[in-house]
Amino acid sequence: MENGSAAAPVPRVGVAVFLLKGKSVLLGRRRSPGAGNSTFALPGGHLEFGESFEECAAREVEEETGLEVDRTEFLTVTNNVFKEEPMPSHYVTIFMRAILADDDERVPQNLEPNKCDGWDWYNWDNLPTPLFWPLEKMVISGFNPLPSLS
Ligand code: 8DG
Ligand code: MG
Ligand code: MG
Repeated sequence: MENGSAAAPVPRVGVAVFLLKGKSVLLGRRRSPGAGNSTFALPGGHLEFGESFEECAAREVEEETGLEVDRTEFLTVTNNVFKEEPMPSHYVTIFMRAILADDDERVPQNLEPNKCDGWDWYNWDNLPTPLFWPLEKMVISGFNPLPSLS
């Protein structure tokens, strides 16, 4: 109803990327007026109209870190209700995995310093704290984004 009041909030789709380099994953400390301020999170963002999960993953990683991804694949999806945050929100978050496109020695750039303190590689067995809560939940449940040895 167009009555001048704010629209009812709706769930949105987030895409987050486990960018892997060996046994390490790229994380950055969030700067956010909304969910997860000051916690370590994956690169990622909002799925745009018409985008595939793979396209969104590649775009967000490029926008946020300057890195180019390859072998992007879907891992899992979780439902995340951020009720207690300063700006309550609800995300269905698609988790993808990818590796660096070419030169493995390329360094991530902090291209959105208003949203992130900086990117670094962390060994999956030695993750920083505090993790962004959706990620923390996955770690606690035993989720592992590394490819299984075959
Ligand atoms: P955009 O304007 O670039 O599209 O958005 P953004 O500013 O980059 O969005 P974001 O907050 O980084 O990501 C969108 C949502 O995805 C986030 O608010 C909640 C959800 N999300 C998770 N886990 C993670 C995660 O580990 N990293 C990121 N970046 N988002 C995540 O549930
Ligand atoms: Mg973004
Ligand atoms: Mg983001």
